[in-house]
Order: sequence, then C-alpha cells, then structure tokens
Amino acid sequence: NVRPIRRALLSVSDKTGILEFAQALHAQGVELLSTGGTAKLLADNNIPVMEVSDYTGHPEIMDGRVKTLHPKIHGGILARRGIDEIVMEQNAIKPIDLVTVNLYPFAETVAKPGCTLADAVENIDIGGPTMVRSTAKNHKDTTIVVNAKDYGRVIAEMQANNGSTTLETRFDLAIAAFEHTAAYDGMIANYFGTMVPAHSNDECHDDSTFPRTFNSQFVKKQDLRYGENSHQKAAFYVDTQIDEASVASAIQLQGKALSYNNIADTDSALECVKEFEGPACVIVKHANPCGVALGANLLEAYDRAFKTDPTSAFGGIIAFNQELDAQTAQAIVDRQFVEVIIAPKVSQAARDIIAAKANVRLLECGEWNTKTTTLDYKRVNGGLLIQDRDQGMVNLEDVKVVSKRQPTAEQLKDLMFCWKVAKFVKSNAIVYAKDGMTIGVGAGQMSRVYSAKIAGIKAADEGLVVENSVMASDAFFPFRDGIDAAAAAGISCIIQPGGSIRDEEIIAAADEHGMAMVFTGMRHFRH
Ligand code: 93A
Repeated sequence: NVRPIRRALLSVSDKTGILEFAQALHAQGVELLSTGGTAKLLADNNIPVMEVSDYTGHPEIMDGRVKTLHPKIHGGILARRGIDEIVMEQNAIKPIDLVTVNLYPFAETVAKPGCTLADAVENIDIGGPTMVRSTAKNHKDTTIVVNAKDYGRVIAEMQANNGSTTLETRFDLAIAAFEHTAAYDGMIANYFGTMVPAHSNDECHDDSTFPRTFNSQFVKKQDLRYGENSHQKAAFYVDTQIDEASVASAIQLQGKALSYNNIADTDSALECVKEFEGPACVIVKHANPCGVALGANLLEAYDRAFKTDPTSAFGGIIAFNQELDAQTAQAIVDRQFVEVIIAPKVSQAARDIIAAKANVRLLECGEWNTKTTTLDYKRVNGGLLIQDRDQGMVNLEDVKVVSKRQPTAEQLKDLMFCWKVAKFVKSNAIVYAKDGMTIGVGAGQMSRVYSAKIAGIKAADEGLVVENSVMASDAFFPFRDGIDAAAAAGISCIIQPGGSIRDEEIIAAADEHGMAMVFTGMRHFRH
C-alpha cells in the first residue's frame, strides 16, 4: 500500500537546485503547487505549476505574511491517508504528498549591518515552518524536504519505487525537518534575547552580546565583566536540566561581582569537596586544588588544607562541605586574602565575621544529595566534544594490591583520600598525602615524572615531611622514573590505575623500594 507521490508543494527562499528538482518531479507526473516567487521561477522555465492562491481560492495577503496558512494546504498535508478521505472530499481538499520548503533567511538578515528589529521581524517565517512541521508530523504518508542536498536522493528513490519514497527515508527527512525548525526558532530566540525594545519607536538596541537563553537549555544568570581575560566578553548560564547544588545554583551573600575565573575555580573547589564525607576543605588556585584536607571539624580541615601550600592559597577559592561556622570564618579572615568562599550553608555568625571583608565573595550553594548524570562539553575550534560527566569512583573493595608489601589500614585510608583529590587535579596529576591532608600537588605537567617531582618540591618548600606519605597518580606510570622520584621523596605507598605495558617493571620498582602499590583499574584524566 505504498502510495506514489502525486502532488507536491514547493516554497523556497533559497532557490538553489529547485528547478532541476521541480523538473524531475514533473517528469514523474507529480502535480506542482507553489508560492508566488517560487511559482514564477518555475513558470518562467516552462515547468507546469499552480499557484497556491489559485488552488486555495484565497490570495496571498499582507505582503505574503499569509500565503500557505490555509486548511486546503494543511488539510492536504495532515490528512491521515485511509481515514480522512471523506472530510477531504467535503472540503475540496486534495492530498499533498511532498513538501519542499526552506525558510526566510533570518540569520542572513540579522547579520547585515544596520538591520533593524522591523527587518528582522519581517524575516521570521511562519507559514514555512508550519508546513515543515505538518509534513514531518505526518511522515507516515508525506515526504518533507528542507535541504537542497536531499533533492537528488528523493528523486532517485521515487524512480526506483514507482514514484514513492520509503518510510525509512521519510522518517530520516522528518528528523532533518524538526532539526531545521528547532535551529530556526533558536536563532530567533537568541536574537530577541539580546535585545531590549525602546518603547518610543520601532527600534530596539543591542543590550548584550549574550542572549537570555542559550540553546534553550541554558538560562543567563549574569553578564560578567569579562571572560578569562579582559578583552574577552563573557556571561554565566545556568543549566535548567540540572537540579544539584552547584556554583550555578549558589546564592552570593556578599562581596564583589564574581568573575569568569572565580566561577570556574569555585566549581573546581566545590566539586572536589563534594567527594568527602566528614568535615573537609578544598583550596583551589587556577583550577587546581593547592590544598585539600579532612579534619575533626571545619576549622581543622581548613587549617590543614592551608598548610599544604600557603603561598598558592593566597588569593584562592575555598570550598567546604558543611555549614561554615564562626571559628573557621574568623581563621580565614585573620590569615589570608581569599577571592571566594563557598559552603552548603553559612551560619549567621560566620556571615557577620566575613562582612568585615566587604570584597570577599561569600556563596551558599545548599546541600547536595545525589549527583546528576549530565554531559560535559568542551569546545574545540569548529566543533564540540561531548562526554558523560566523570562520575566514576572506586572504593577500597575495588582496588587491587599489586606489590609484595601490603598497605596498612591507615595507608589505605590515605590512598582513597589521595585518589579522590587526584581526580580533581589537571593531568598529569600527582598528589602526595598523609593523614587526610595533601602534602604536595603536582598538576598539569606534560610528563608524569615532573608532576611527581613538583609535588615533592612543594612539600619540601613548605617543610612538610613526606616520609610515610602516599601518592596518587591520575593515570598509569609509563616508566619507572615516577616511582623512583616518589621513593626518593619518601613516599611509601602508591595508588594508580595500572594498565601500562610496563606494569611489571613499575611493580618491580615499587617492590625494590619496599613500597606498597594498589591498582584502581580506573583512570581520571582531567584536561
Ligand atoms: O510570511 S510567511 O510566514 N507566511 C506564509 O504563509 C508562508 N508560506 C510560505 N512565509 C511563508 N512561506 C515562505 O515563503 C516559505 O517558507 C519560503 O521561505 C518563502 C517562499 O516564498 P516565494 O515562493 O514567494 O519566494
């Protein structure tokens, strides 16, 4: 019961390839209907065509604003074949089996210098998308073509199928159709979203480079003074599909306006501190933790996190996983210059203390429960990389001891702490830790051995004893040099994914130094 295409409606702004397509449809015995400009082009080229207005008996009105918005058009497209025949007959509606539409050139119009709001508004296509959606909705029986590149494919399929298209093709073209109208409305929303109307006249002025919503999923929270650098414009958007306490959901209680880098660093700090149970503190500088610690209470956690690297902590971002109390707030204020403090809650007493430092940005993000499964996006020039958020985390039961020496219970606890921190350090990541406190962090180096060396240097410079500390590496060691560097620094126990072709050599190195080593089987690259 595959019906051949007998009637087609062609209405295109971009007329590329339409003559050849119309000619081929005509050659297959398809009756053609068309709107003003398209109809004229076909007629001028001796292709038989009927104007939509002649077919509907209704003229195009209002300078073309209403030309195809007619029951004889939409009834002809939307009619359920085998169900609606009587209604069609009663209303003199003939079936329209194929629709080819491309829309008023909104993007090109608004890109032109000096384009007014009125120009833009006139270029919002209404009838076109309506036909596109009608036809795509009824894809079971109708064929929608919105891209000139599909003309050849449709003709070839009709020639091979006695004048019909396959359901597979019609469904594929329907997806393309909805993509087309979604992108089109997205463009309009983005354009309108950057405008404020001036009520005195028809003009409106460009208020901001960044629209109110982005891809309909992200809603602008605030414009930022600038981006990563002062010559870059920037804005901050909230993901409406995520309902998890985050830097985006946080309320700013006081302080200067957040900068682009503040927000990025606060996110790093908060997401890292979320990994821990019991009082914990993370201090971040330039997207990397420079101090992470657990404590009997927040004050102790902060104190120890600060001790890892007081030099880097200066001007840092501090995140807590519990309500910020007065003592901890006082310790921060007394001790250091801080850009941002974030906690799930901030006590009134802590607020009063931090109020003394009017510039400090104080954020309350609320309690987090479960983590949302979301996507991570990374922009590359000309494209977008999309992946799952890194939600992976191994437990003690999942790790495998590979060395001769067994880690002690204390070391195992430190290994897990250290591993959690390493997940939030830029690769190559090496973290030294002891007693639930980072001792040294080596971040973002191009070779793993240098990250290991830097972690050791940092610890030594701050006078922290590495002896009996543990080390975490976000990915496997390609060579034994990283193990040797760690041993030289005084590391006694290592956690790493394993999986190198030289694992045997690496394990032998650990055994040689009398170190314990465990494999997680899971890697945490972070770039
Ligand atoms: O102004 S519209 O929104 N009103 C309509 O009823 C309508 N029907 C088709 N624009 C409408 N169109 C659009 O006209 C099509 O999407 C196509 O882009 C254009 C083709 O016009 P012409 O054939 O006169 O060049």
